Amino acid sequence: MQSRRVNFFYDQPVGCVLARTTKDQPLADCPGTSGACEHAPYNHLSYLAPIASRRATNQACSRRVCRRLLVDCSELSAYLCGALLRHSFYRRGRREALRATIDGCCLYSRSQAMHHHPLRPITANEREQYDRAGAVCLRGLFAVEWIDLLRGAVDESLARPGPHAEVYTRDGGPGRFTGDLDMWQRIDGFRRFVLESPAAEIAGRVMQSRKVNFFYDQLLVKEPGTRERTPWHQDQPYWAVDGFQVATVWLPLDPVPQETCVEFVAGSHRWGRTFNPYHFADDSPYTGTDWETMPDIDAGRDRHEILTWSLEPGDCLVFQAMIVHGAPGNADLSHRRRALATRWTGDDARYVIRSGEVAIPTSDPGLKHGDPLDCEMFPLVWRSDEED
Ligand SMILES: O=C(O)CCC(=O)C(=O)O
Repeated sequence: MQSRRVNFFYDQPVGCVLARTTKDQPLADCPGTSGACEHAPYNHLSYLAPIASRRATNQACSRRVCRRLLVDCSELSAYLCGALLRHSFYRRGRREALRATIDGCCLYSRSQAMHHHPLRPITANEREQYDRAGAVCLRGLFAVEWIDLLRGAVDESLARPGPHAEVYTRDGGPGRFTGDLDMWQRIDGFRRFVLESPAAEIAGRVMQSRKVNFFYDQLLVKEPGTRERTPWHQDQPYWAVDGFQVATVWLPLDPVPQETCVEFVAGSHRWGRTFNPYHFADDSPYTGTDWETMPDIDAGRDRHEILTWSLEPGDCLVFQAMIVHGAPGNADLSHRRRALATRWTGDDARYVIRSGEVAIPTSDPGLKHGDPLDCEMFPLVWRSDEED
């Protein structure tokens, strides 16, 4: 245009989408589609765009059925459908999630936007598994937008590591195991994830807490070929916090086969034992504490039930802070294993001033021994809206 300035005017989706409703959703439920769709066998909805009128699009997409579309065509069409719905959702300020299923395999629809709630409810079975075993794998709770945002944030954090970043790989070893802390305090993508993503709600619902405070975030990256294990440990002894409602949401940003996934000793969160932490970098024990030494879990593997899973981006693990866990290296030579661990506390959590070394928090939050964790450093992020 050869203009010296450019103003945004408006955008409009253009596309042709073939989609179908779920079988249990009668089209009659979707009056917004009248005129833009027609009935077909198996309750298929041939929803033919181009959508010439933006008003018609918005009406159609605001309907319950349209938000629950299962896309029944090519990825391209799904993308277009996503663009279409995203357009509508943004315009209406809605954050509802929509998940596209294509030819039986799940894709994360481009239409999720940055959803605040998990993509599906946490089930009673999942809560029960967490309570009994101390760890649970939750499938398909985050849309790809959150994963993409975090991948970008990880790049930023690896390019500019924070003051607590560490490299755990021994000199000259293959691969690279790095960790960083408190990225939310300096990198926007992490901050957004902490304050706006479904992670807090997931933690709250799994812990069955009425409120959730954010405690801190930790990045754990194992590049291809990394040999270093994450040693067996419990989390809570590293932290200045007490309580049963303390949990991690561990979110992989790459597909994680079972061979590289975190492993858990089922039920160990209820052993009533506290094991002394040690530094990951050189295995030296924390000083000034009076806790017992971690037993050799690998030597006694056959005496324990070890839990582990293979995960896809969008899945997460939630585990209680006293569960004994560790992780293998990343022997895979072509895939990274990037994971974000966010730590969350619930109703019964209290700040404690411990004797001896403590890793977290990394600076003084201004709380007294026994205080609830409500403060600027540990913001209250989620509250249950259920009645007592
Ligand atoms: O990601 C890993 O290797 C270990 C994770 C872990 O130990 C933790 O998040 O507490």
